[in-house]
Amino acid sequence: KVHPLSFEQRLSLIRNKVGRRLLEIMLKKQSNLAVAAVSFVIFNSINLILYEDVTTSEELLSIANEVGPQICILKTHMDIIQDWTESVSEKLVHLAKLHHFLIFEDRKFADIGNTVELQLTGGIFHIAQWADIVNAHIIAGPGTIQALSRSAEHCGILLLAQMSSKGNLAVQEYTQKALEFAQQYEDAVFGFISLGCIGDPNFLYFTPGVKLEGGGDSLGQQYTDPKTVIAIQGSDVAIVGRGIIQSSNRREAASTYRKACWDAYLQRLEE
Ligand code: S5P
Repeated sequence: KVHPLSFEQRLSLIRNKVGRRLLEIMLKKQSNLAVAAVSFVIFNSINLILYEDVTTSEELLSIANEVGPQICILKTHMDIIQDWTESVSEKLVHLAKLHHFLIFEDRKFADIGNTVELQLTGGIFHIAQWADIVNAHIIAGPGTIQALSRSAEHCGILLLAQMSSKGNLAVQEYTQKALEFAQQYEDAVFGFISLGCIGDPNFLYFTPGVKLEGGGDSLGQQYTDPKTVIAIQGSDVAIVGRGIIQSSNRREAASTYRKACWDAYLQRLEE
């Protein structure tokens, strides 16, 4: 199912303008690396938190600054930040402009359209004001996508077609359904969270669960290395969280991952 087209060739196939802007950034920075600003929590034997990371806005912003030059996307989880204010999103947008990356809020919208519209625009987060990219599950039907595209016209949408975690239900017919939904809303949807290419070069494929060493975590995450994900499975952008976040030198780790991911893309073109 892996197609032979280059990112330059895909530029004319992507209907959504955020998708095209992303491709331009990727080509300019030679980066198909997205960093996930994820938290990890370590509990002790009586379930008290011993250690946690990336749950303050200061930490989130410093990660954005450290890895910014290497990435095409910073993927956020705004609802794990304990001291979120509007100024955090303003500072994030500033860093995104400075380092030329897009902001992807990984909210995974999954409700009926009316609720999703409120979650996207309201609350204390006002996601639609600062996110370039948002994502959605297809479980509730196309109303979710309609709500997102209607109330955030400048946001590009990714659908979850497959997941990286053990035992997840996004397989076979479900994955095909995600592809059909995307084809129906091609002006708004420009890609998928998936394990690789699921067949249509008019969309971009974003794969989480990426780590150079492979392996997994204690809660079902399953890691694949960048080369397998991009060169063999045909994904376009690798999403790396703890592989970079937990490194003692995030700048260096981001640079190593950027190169590994871009080399894997070049290798795919040669085959
Ligand atoms: O199937 C999925 C979809 C997503 S968006 N599996 C995932 O792991 N993710 C997200 O990717 C997850 O929420 C986290 O932000 C990131 C993976 O982080 P890591 O630390 O495991 O690399």
